[in-house]
Amino acid sequence: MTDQALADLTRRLPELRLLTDAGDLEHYGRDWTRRWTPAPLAIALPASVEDVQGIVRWANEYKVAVVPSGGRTGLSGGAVAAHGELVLSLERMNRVLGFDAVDRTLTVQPGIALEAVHGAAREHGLIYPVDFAARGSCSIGGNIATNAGGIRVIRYGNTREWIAGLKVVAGNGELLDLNRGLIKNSSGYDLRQLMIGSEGTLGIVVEATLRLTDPPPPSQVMLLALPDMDALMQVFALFRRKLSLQAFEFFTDVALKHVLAHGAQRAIDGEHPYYVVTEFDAPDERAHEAALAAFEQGVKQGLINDGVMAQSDAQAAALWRLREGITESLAPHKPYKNDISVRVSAVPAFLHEIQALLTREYPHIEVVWFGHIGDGNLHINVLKPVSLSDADFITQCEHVTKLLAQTLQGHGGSISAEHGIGLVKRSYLESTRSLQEIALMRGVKQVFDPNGLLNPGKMFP
Ligand code: 2HG
Ligand code: ZN
Repeated sequence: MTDQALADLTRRLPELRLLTDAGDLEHYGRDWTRRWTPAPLAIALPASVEDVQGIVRWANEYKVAVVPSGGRTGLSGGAVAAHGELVLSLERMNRVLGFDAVDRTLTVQPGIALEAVHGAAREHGLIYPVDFAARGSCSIGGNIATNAGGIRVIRYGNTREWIAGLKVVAGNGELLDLNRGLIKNSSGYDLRQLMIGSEGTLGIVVEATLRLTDPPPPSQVMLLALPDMDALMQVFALFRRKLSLQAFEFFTDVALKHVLAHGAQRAIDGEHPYYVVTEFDAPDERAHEAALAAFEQGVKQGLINDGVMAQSDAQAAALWRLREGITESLAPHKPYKNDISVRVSAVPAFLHEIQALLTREYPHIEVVWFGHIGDGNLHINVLKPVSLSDADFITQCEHVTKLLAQTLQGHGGSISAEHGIGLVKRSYLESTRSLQEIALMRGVKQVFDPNGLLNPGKMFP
């Protein structure tokens, strides 16, 4: 039956590329989470919107589940195909379709890499401001599917803010043209926003119109070493008051150890428990002096131990590498990832509770903290000890994540700040969303995807 179904698919869509080799099934069947064994039915690589529609219609006839697939850099298992699904990879649909100087929008296909979007915007003297470390490998379609955040959210917000229009193939194969680039559109439900962050469960993005903006003024990058956790939010408040921040990211000495072992260059001597990489507008001498004054005030108040200001672009990149290299440096340790958020005002109390919880639950396990602290978003990576089997490690981490989810609930936080729910966090959705909300979400899913074929098993408990 499956051979016959696939033969019918290629007969219907002669332009479609279909892969069934074991190596391809493995490559396209997983994302950056390495927990599941990939086992897709086949990989479909369409080159047109019509072919995406054709695949979805075919899937409805043959009742085959479809996993939409971008750069597969996700950390929540949202693009994993482990149960005979058809992977619908959008990598061939990776072109810029147009730029509009008046609207200041860039229209792209979903498979284009974030970095290529940055480049295309720069060619027109503008920027697409959403940015994070996976920029070279992730795709804009995946960014939209997870409402990706990253390192400039503090200034520019999440992906959601930058999507002026979306073309989406819904679960029945129909093409929806949502918002059409309008800035103002008060004509009922905003289905475009519903699609953003829906993790491929409601529709497949086949075209996106992105808003662009002016480049920021020249900036400066600073690395700070802090004496304790309490200093973190105090330095954030101080710097936010005195400077125009573009980014404010933190990591711990444990994260630093890994990133240095992975080839990054030490920038501050001595041992310090917490570090911050911050970038701020520095168009003139006055801004520069304001930064030094903020730094000195922090030192005087005992909030900052030490710091360096980048003196060149190369030095700025080296400082950023200390933060952006963390994920890659942890990968060999099979980290269990948590990506959580609370309101910024709740961060100090929350940090204390979490620290007590993690120290109690993981006395002999290395836990690495870093993230977008200015957005209330923390990445907690738990590293697998060699002595523990994969299965025992996951069991232990899931137990602790349950406790973490309870703590989060107490602070009104979220179990997924920017990575999505996918497979990894679906059993914790109820800590973040009420049962009523989840019932409504299921209702929405039913409307857009009546046969439940788009990324089934993802997001919902
Ligand atoms: C980052 O902020 C990414 O670097 C990845 O969101 C976080 O690896 C992680 O846990
Ligand atoms: Zn992040």
